[in-house]
Amino acid sequence: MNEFFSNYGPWLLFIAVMFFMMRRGGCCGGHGHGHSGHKGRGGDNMSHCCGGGNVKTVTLNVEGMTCGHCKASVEKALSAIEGVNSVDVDLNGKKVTVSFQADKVNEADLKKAITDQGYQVL
Ligand SMILES: [Cu+2]
Repeated sequence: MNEFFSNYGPWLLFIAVMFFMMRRGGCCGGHGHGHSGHKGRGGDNMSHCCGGGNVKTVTLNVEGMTCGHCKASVEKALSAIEGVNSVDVDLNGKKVTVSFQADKVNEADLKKAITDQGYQVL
């Protein structure tokens, strides 16, 4: 074993140094690791997050919202519903835009939440 290292040790060291230098030099070019794995996992994630499918966006005309407090209470009431992804209240335009999962909520639920707060959906 000692004989092996005294004969080949310097060569092994030389090869190791060359290997490291090549790796450093080829860091961006020869980047072969795990990219297919990344792609596979990315695809899975995509199907998990976008493949749910039934995301719908509706814009409702809401009468009676006059201030930031109204805006906040409508936003809060809608956000509290399970299946609602996002709520955007346009106070000046008297519009409420809701993005929701159609297999969990429907438009009637959204309208009810707004009327329950004391506002009128036109
Ligand atoms: Cu108000």
